[in-house]
Amino acid sequence: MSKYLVTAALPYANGPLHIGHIAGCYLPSDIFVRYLRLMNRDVKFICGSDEHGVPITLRAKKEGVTPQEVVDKYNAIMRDSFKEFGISFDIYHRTSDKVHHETASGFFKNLYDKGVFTEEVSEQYFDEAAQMFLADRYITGTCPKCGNANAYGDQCEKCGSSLSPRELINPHSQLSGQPPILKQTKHWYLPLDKMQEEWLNKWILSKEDSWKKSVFGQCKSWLDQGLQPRAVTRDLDWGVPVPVADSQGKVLYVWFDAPIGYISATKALLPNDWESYWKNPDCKLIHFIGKDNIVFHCIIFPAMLKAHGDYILPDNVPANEFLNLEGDKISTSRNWAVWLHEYLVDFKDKQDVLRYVLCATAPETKDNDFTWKDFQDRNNNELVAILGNFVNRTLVLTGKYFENKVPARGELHEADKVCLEAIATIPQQVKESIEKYRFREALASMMDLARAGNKYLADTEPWKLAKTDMSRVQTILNISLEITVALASLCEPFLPFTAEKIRTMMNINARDWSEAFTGNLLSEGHSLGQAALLFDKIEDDAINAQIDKLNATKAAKAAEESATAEATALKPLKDVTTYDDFVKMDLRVGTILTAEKVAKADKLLKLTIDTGIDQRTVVSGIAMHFSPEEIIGKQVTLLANLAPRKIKGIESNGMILMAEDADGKLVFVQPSRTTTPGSTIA
Ligand code: B3M
Ligand code: ZN
Repeated sequence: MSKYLVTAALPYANGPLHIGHIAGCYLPSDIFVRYLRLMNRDVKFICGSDEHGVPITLRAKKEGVTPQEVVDKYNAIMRDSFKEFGISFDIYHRTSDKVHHETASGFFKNLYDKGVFTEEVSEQYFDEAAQMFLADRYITGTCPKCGNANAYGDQCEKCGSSLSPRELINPHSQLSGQPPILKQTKHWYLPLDKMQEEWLNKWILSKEDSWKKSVFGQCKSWLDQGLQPRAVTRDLDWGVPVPVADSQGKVLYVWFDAPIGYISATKALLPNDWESYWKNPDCKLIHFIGKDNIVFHCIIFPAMLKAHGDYILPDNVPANEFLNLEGDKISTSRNWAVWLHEYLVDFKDKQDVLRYVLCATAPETKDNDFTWKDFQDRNNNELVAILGNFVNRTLVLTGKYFENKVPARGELHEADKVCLEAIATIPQQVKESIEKYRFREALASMMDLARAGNKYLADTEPWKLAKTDMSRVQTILNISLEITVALASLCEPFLPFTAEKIRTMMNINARDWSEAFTGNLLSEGHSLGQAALLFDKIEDDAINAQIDKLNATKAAKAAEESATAEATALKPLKDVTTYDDFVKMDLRVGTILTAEKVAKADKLLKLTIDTGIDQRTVVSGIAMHFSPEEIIGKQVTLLANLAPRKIKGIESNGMILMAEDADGKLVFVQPSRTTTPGSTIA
């Protein structure tokens, strides 16, 4: 029987987890793995944190700590949240671990020794002050497409264009603030162009029927554009050092080392047996990821594995689309997210509610939207009203009429047979949907069984029959209890905490799914445990508090944006000037002796200025900002050797200097205390 190796994308350890991560890959992979385990299949569920790459070093810089401190912090937060949320990894590893460094380094060396890589020297931006080559994210400048002054070397977040650092106008280093220079550097490339011809085209095409349309489509379009050799090393001081001579200051590109993280994690889990998964043609490798990671898992990592030679390639890569939040893209940097660790505090013991909602609205085929109102509705109208209500009524009635013991089953009516049929067929549908990675559909089928149970109770009304026909009530509750047993098992992949609760209430053990589901699992007289509510209603208060939190984020962001918009409204720096040009200007302190409006010119004031050397006339465009009376006696800075000009028929001899802010407000440039007119300024 085949084995399974299921991986979930290694999240960057540069921030906590949000619902987009969960809906995108961790919940679907967990459902799938729990299903495989229930089916008694041999599966290993692999994950860990991705602790290299520029996002980590940038975060470290922002927080003023070392990259290791950043990854230690977020690795712990993520590991705890996953655990509490019931994501059942067999191992949660980390790429800063020694096992990983050795594995990634050995992998590179293997390919290097085989002559797989090509070497190329190219010119890259270098920060002379920091003595460092600059990764794309370390360079900012003006976007050539939209003019945003804060675009990154790989992307403009304002207009969404993907860029290369050389396209930026006026580039500067995030490290020193200086414009970078171009410097030559050597890197190793994976020749994807060659591999495309040799086998990648054919291999991807063979996946047309088994992979999701969106995943296959993205791969196909990459291939159609023609693959290019891809650099697998970087000039950076954080990562796995390149293990060949003459590679000082170079590390493996994070997207080269991160997927190898799946291998290292398996090694850490099974030091003696990892190869029976990774190097076993009878093992299915399945990568759960978000859609932004498709090219790395469907093209680049398979190319690496194939070049190594003895590894299996992915069987499937069921990538999801994106989850939005209240109509807006989820964003860590904009703090537009529902953070998992916060949810776990705000909604204590309600892991399954979020699991349910994120599965029911999973972005499996298109982007989808999470709203708090929908969260509340699904809890109240589905979990409470359908699943919880059915299980609770069944247990309460059994307690009331039969002292918490399973009653005997009598002659079967049509309605009973319909239920027994549903117990047998619905699990089949759930299994089929899960095998096809259609988890929403699987969850809906599971809920159909609870719906069928509710309808059964509503139609047969055992609480009324209790007055007239107790043997009929016995049969109805016997069958309702069988439905409950089936539900306990069937909800396990999706709602593991609920499954456990129902088992305790029913006083039963977990069962595996490899045997057929039947309605004959309970023996007559079996004692049940205590009934308790599975779910409770979520009130408006709790939901409004969450919405308020998001609104506060939005308001804070808007304020910040208008502040930066103001800051960026300042005029850009002028071209460089020379000292020689500067000293040609005769700048001096003057005192305004008289001021009067100029006829037929709203903006102009005619001033007499005492320059220490003479008293002269200067015409100045400040009438909209100052009245003549308020400026008489003020000291100003005067450009005294400006060639005379005639303005409105008056000869102006010089110019007074003003400071103008982003809003266009003017103030005088003055000495900090009164000084002798004619004092020079240099
Ligand atoms: N850390 C990107 C991400 O979190 C990256 C995934 C690695 S999977 C090998 O989206
Ligand atoms: Zn732009």
